[in-house]
Amino acid sequence: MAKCNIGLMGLAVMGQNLVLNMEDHGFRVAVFNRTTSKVDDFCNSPEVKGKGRKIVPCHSLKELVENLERPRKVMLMIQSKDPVPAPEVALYPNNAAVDAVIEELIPMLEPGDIIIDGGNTHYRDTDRRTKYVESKGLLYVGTGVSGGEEGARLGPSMMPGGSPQAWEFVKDIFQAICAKVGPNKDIPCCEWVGPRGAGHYVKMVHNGIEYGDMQLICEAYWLLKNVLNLSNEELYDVFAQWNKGDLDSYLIEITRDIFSVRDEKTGGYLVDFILDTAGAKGTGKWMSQLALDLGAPSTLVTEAVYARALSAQKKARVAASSILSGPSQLPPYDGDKESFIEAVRRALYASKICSYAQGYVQMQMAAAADNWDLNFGQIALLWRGGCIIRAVFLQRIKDAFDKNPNLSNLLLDEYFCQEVTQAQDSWRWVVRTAVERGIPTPAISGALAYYDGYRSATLPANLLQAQRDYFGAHTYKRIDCPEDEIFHTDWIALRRKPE
Ligand code: NBP
Repeated sequence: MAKCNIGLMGLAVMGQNLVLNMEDHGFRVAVFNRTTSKVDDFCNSPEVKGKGRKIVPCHSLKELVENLERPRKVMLMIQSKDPVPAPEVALYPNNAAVDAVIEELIPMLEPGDIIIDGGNTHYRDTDRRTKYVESKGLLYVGTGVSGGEEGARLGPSMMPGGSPQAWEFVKDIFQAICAKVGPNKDIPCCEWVGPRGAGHYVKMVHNGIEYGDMQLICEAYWLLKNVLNLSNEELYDVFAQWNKGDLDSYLIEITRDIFSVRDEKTGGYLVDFILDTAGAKGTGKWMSQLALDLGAPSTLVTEAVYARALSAQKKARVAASSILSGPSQLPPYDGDKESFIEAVRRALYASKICSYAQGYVQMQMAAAADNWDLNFGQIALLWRGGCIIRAVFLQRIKDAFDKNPNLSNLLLDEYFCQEVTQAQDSWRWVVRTAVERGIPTPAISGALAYYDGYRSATLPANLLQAQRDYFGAHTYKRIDCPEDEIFHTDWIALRRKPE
């Protein structure tokens, strides 16, 4: 029997759907799962059985490996825990499942064979594993796979990194199964991202941006609901309208849909019965942590992570709500409804631009620190289809980096600069309204603060440096002296003596 083109271990929701997707595209796939009964369940399922599908059930890793053509490609779609590796620990033993499977696989493989991890792995693990697997004469790929179950089945966005020599062997499979965009639906949302952990880093930034997008949408919803008192039907219409313009995206589309879904139990709208405590799997937190490590001002993702954390403190919030007061009661908004809706749309779009600008700055800083040569325009294309943040707007980012591959901040691109400039008055009006009425909008307000900080040639950090030098002799530089000259002042000796 012909050998399989690829083997996949991990037949949970993502693995099963990827296998079916690969098979749809003509690849023979050997499958294995730790709990082997799931191999049989899957292979006997109506989707696989009796349809002449080229899916080969295996009941051990050895059998999986034996069924593969060379160079062997073994893809792992197994659980990735939520590791929080300390940056200084080179061999952090997290996500032990993947490490254990790699150890088991290595003696079964031959030079040039490829191990692929398609899980949501921390990029430092992928960095470490690439070096380790390469030291054994094998190749390693750590690929981000985005789009959830539906993406895996019909075409995910894929962000592969690892051993560059592996790309030519996995490219055909990955580019066949991934989402396609463009007028002819022939531009694959999968390209080689970079060495070692670069692919998983980009996937993490994708997830962090997703956190920001979702939080921004939630704040827009909350403003429309609390300032304008819009019903779910009206919210549906607003989001439907927004989805036809610059904000056209998967997340706006599903938000629109959510406002139309009725609760089977009560007949009311389901969204109004959902407890307001948000969960998280940790990739947003990783992005924030790594932003702090780099000194990258990725405030949007961090605000979004904190907003989820605050939402999860439901009991404390309920208790505080009867103790802490908000602003004195304002009369209901009696201005033009449509104008405020348009202002919120502009504030949302301008904030989204800041969020992506921050994500790209973080990727640029990470690329410099880790010595990756990232193609930023292409990264925007990888996210154009298949994934949760897919949006028409990403083409604008691609265009911006095509025009200027060294663009240091998206806000400086002509189109984005013009958009935020046009949105500015509305954006400030929305933030003012939120503050006046005590409506929390950490992401929209934070984005505006970032914008104002980034466009300020001077900031009050002169005073901050003076404080640091005063109490800790941390020194400072002067605006009227060369950059490399450092000063310290005996502030206590020179200060005005307290009365
Ligand atoms: P899960 O993340 O729920 O993982 C379940 C799979 O991991 C099962 O096949 C399970 O085998 C296997 N597994 C576990 Br748990 N511990 C193992 C071990 N020690 N050794 C070997 N196998 C082990 O599955 P998923 O939701 O399909 O996700 C798979 C990967 O894709 C994860 O890394 C996830 O982060 C990533 N991802 C998920 C999504 C999504 O929307 N779900 C999207 C993008 C990426 P068993 O059957 O024997 O328990």
